Amino acid sequence: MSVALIYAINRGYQVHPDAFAFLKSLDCDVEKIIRTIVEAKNKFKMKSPILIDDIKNAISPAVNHINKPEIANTNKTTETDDDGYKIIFDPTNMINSDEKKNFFKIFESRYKKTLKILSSRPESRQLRKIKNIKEFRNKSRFNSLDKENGGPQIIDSVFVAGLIMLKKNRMNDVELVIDDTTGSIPAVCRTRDLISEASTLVLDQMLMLEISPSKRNSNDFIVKDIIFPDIPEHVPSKSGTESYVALISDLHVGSKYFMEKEFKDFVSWLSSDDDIVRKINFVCIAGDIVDGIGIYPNQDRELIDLNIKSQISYAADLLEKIPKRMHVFLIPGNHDPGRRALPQTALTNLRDFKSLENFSILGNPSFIELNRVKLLMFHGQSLDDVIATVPGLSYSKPVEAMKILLRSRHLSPIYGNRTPIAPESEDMLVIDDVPDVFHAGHVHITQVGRYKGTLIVNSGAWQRQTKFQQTMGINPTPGICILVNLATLQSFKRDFNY
Ligand code: D5M
Ligand code: FE
Ligand code: ZN
Repeated sequence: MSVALIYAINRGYQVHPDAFAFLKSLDCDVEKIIRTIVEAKNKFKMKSPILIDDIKNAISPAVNHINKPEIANTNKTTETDDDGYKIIFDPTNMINSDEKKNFFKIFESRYKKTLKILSSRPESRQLRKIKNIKEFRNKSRFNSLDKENGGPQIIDSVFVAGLIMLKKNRMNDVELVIDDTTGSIPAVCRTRDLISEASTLVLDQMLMLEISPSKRNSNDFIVKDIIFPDIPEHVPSKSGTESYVALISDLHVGSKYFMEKEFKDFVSWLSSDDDIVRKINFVCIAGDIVDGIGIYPNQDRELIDLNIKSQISYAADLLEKIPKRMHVFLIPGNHDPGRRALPQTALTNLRDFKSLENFSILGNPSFIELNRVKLLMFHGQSLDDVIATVPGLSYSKPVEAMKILLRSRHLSPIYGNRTPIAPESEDMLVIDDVPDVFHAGHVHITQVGRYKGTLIVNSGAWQRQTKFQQTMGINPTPGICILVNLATLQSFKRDFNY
């Protein structure tokens, strides 16, 4: 038993206490089971701890999917490989509340993880540490810098990678300060194209800059190019069988403005024998299930239910009516109980949610796979900060803000604005894997778009415009569900307003 445990721990996997107890009760080769699970998790880059379900799957050779759902799929075909889901990443069990935390670690983790993403770029072979560049500040050319690459060589520019610590819009140019773990360096964008590109940068995002010393003053550096980590242009994975996922968010149960009638109509539609409905195998709910209490000043005036427990139990009653053959993925938002800071843990401790057996209650953000289609679920808190800082963005076009997140390969790049980020030792908000579908909510406005092969969906809300949103000039488009055909990644809206 201990050999098996050490094997798992050495490979970075924790064994949940329940799974440990379950393993002890088994009369079989525990080490072999653990090896099988660790190999499978490694293969799918899953970092989650080993759970009872993983063990059950490993001992049943007929099941080759981790966390395969027990859904009665009506349109099963020979393509069995296509039926099911995987939870690729859920932050819940990775959030370590005991550990002594500091922000240095999380930024270091962001730097390292994004550097790995940038390393696929050809320019990254010419990357320099900022510390080394500073030593050559007084030379107008980086001639001695290339000693390591076959002797002195005259080069006009070098590449640095780091976090953007400052962005200063000046009369004729934009100054950036970039920081890697060895130091920071200012560099100026002078051309029109670079100035306009720099205007879309957000603070604390990681990127690569091509810089060269200014001819006028060798102490100054000029930006020649800005290289984002970005997602590559790609052909998304698709399901081999026609199967749909329904994407929704922001119910706000407990609010005076919760559209109960429309939401109930949506749930009854899910129980109908509509041609499309029969093919809906999955439902994703991207946070703000309840309206909560004390989320914003004077919220009590806008609540119909002032008790968080009854908000939750009412939400559970409504959600329970989603047909059992559909598998539901649910993550929290900024109105739900639990900590506000990202990443947020799953709402699994809520008694009323425990009875929802066809649900995977996950943390925010989570990364799942539905019939081979990789889907990133994120409530979308940071969209407020992105919309507030990037010129030209607005609440009416959330997809544009979601593109900025994909381009920065981070779900909440800006530190210290409206979106609180917890100082975990790993930055779990870096977008490690390229999603085929990126699903968020929070903005309360439905919009669908595409970016480099990824389908971007903001799934709106089931709450009418609040007084607060009215003063903010936000015009929600509630009562709409977005359906995505996993075989084609085509999407369409189903409107429950009447
Ligand atoms: O967010 C609902 C909408 O309200 C969404 O469009 C963002 C906007 N919102 C929320 N909080 C703020 C603040 N503090 N300033 C500006 N806009 C905001 P929800 O999370 O459902 O309340
Ligand atoms: Fe919301
Ligand atoms: Zn929200």
